[in-house]
Amino acid sequence: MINLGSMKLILFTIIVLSIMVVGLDQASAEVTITPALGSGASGCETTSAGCYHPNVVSVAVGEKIIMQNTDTAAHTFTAGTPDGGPNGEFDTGLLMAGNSFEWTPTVAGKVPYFCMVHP
Ligand SMILES: [Cu+2]
Repeated sequence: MINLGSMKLILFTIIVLSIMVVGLDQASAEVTITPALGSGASGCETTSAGCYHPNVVSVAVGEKIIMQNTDTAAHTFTAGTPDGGPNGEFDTGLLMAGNSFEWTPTVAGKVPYFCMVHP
């Protein structure tokens, strides 16, 4: 039986590859993550797409990740898990509709994240 906490741990993860990207493509490499529309209400956690799109992102160390709130409700993108709380890796704070936050990982690893308002 998978509880909701571990489900989110699986679904919402940023994977930072150990490959250091240097060269011509480095400057333009970036990925944007958005919350599912309407994810202020429950339901997205039961869909295959999940509550953040895309729900798993792989980037290289040094590549920029843009967390953009395209939903109408305020959300956070907070590294950590609903059960364990924030881990300090990154935290957008309360991101109002239309706002965005940038984070560039400096070390390789897997970073689960969640919304503090709608865990
Ligand atoms: Cu939220």
